[in-house]
Amino acid sequence: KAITKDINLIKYTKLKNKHNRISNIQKNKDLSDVSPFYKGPPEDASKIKIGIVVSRWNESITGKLLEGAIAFLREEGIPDESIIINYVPGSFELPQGALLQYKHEKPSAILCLGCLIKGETPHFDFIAQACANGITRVSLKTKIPVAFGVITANDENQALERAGGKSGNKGKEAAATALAMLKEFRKKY
Ligand code: RBF
Repeated sequence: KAITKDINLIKYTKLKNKHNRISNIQKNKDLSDVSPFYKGPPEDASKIKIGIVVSRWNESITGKLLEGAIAFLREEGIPDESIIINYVPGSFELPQGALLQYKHEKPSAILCLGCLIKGETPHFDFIAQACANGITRVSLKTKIPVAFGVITANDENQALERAGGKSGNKGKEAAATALAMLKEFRKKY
């Protein structure tokens, strides 16, 4: 199983109910930190395959993005075996990682998760630009939803706030965005 292989990053107990769905307890779901445009998963959520490409730079933060994304996908009815995870060294490699994952796994949508922390050199800006442009290009080339779950922060505290802290979890947001796009456009592209 793709996920359990990488369980060192993810400390989750699997949801117990039959189809990994918690539609019956959705009342308790916290959607306050996802887009207000999120209107629930597509009807065929159990048939959707989600690819996740995670950058290993600042892994303590990207691990939290990954956890947030997976927890949300599980809540929304995506089976564990339909979540494919690939790792890339840094955020600069996210676009190519996404393109290769698309080629080999043919997911319905891809989440790109990374964390760029501003240093003393302009390096940050170059990587951030290349990463954002590259991810856009992958989405246009593949015509599947490719979500930008990349934190760009001035320091580690700011990054932590966006990885499950007081400013939400960008991994969860990326997952919600991908599902929203699939709900709107799946089977139409
Ligand atoms: N990758 C990240 O994902 N986040 C970073 O904050 C980050 N900072 C970097 C700073 C420097 C000075 C360098 C050389 C690379 C950095 N990278 C970072 C890695 C980058 O995304 C990429 O993996 C490498 O540039 C190799 O292509």
